[in-house]
Amino acid sequence: MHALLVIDVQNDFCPGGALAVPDGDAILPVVNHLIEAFDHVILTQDWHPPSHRSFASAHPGRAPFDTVTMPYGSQVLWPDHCVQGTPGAAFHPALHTTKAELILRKGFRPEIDSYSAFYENDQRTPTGLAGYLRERGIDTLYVCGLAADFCVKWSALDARREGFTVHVVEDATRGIDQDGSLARAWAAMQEAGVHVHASADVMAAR
Ligand code: VGL
Ligand code: ZN
Repeated sequence: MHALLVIDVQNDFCPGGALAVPDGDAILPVVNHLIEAFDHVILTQDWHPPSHRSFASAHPGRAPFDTVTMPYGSQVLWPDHCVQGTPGAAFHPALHTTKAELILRKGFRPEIDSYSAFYENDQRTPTGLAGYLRERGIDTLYVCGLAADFCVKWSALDARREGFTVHVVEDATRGIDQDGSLARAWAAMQEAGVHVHASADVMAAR
């Protein structure tokens, strides 16, 4: 059984937001079209408490996009974004959320970031999504959303690690592209056996 996994289509990742992905809102018509075409839709929401450790503002002397070492490894520091309950954390108003069967929130532990929908950035703390999908008999994921080189990438890689068949819809995602991170993300996904398609091909096959 197939499901569409829509990663973090939230105001803060769209133009005008705190951590805007260039052209991030351009994916909305494509994502909405995909949502219509899938029987099962899961949305994720980046959902940080104020002063989250992934925020540069929680590290005196550091600036957004610096990299620091956290107990669980290397971590990029971000502008404050997707703070729980704020307008920036809300889904983009154009996103068709009604059909979602699950809205999974992540990044809510104050001390640890969670790019992936499956594991937090320690690569060990599960969100529960793998179990949810298995219990429901879902074995194949189509992944889209924001950002291609962070939360989409890590969700796709972890889904592979958990044994799912994974497709990423190329024109339904956009990247932050920090120091070449976008090219590295596509290479890492390819390497892990993630299939990459244009939405037109995905739609034609459904
Ligand atoms: C994301 C950076 C920080 C993402 C979330 O959704 O890709 N990126 N938090
Ligand atoms: Zn975040």
